[in-house]
Amino acid sequence: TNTATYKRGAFILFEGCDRTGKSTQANKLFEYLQSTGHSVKLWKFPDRTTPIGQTINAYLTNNQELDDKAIHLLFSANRWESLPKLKNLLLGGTTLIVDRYAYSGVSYSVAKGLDLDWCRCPDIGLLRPDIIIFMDLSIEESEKRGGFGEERYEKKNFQEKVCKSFSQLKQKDDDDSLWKFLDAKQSVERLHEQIVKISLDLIENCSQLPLKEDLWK
Ligand code: NYM
Ligand code: MG
Repeated sequence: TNTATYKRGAFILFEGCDRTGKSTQANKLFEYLQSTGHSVKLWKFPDRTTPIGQTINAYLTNNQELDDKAIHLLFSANRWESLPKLKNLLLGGTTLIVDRYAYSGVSYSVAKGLDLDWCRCPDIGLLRPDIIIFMDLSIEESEKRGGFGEERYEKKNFQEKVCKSFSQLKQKDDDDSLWKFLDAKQSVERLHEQIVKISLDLIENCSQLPLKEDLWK
């Protein structure tokens, strides 16, 4: 076969609580990879541009109320609806930098009191990321960063619960090696350097591997 020439893109995921620097680092990595000639795309969840995403946006901006389980399923549906597009990009050799995914989905809902195993169900079988870059920051530090915003969930005591759910989820994850915890208290530049190194290694190492459509299976 011809597998030696086949190169897929890497699925690089950023996760963490609010105000931990995920979007900053995802953007910087995107700019770096693009400027060095890589085929790369930045993707953010929730994707607020679709009809499902618009409902999620109305919920997050407190313009609409929804049952906790209903909104959980909408966040998951928002990932499923983008799956064909993301899959094609990866198979076509484009590296994806994704800002939040099913791990946020589970952690925010578990923080509300929903059952962790129930929360994982709707995302089972989605694409599995090749790495989870977890931006690890205490709530005290994230609060110092100009405070939380106006959206639902952006409150100190809720964020504390989200942090706890993230670590619960990691402990229960069958693929513990995917998680790369970074000390998000470091400077933007130091973090960026580490993330670039990790990402370049990953892009090289996973280019010959098949896509993994087996999240939490
Ligand atoms: N969020 C995000 C969830 O509750 N479930 C999910 O599945 C995802 C992807 O949306 N506070 C929450 C976490 C955030 C909020 O995301 C909006 P961002 O990255 O802050 O714009
Ligand atoms: Mg936010």
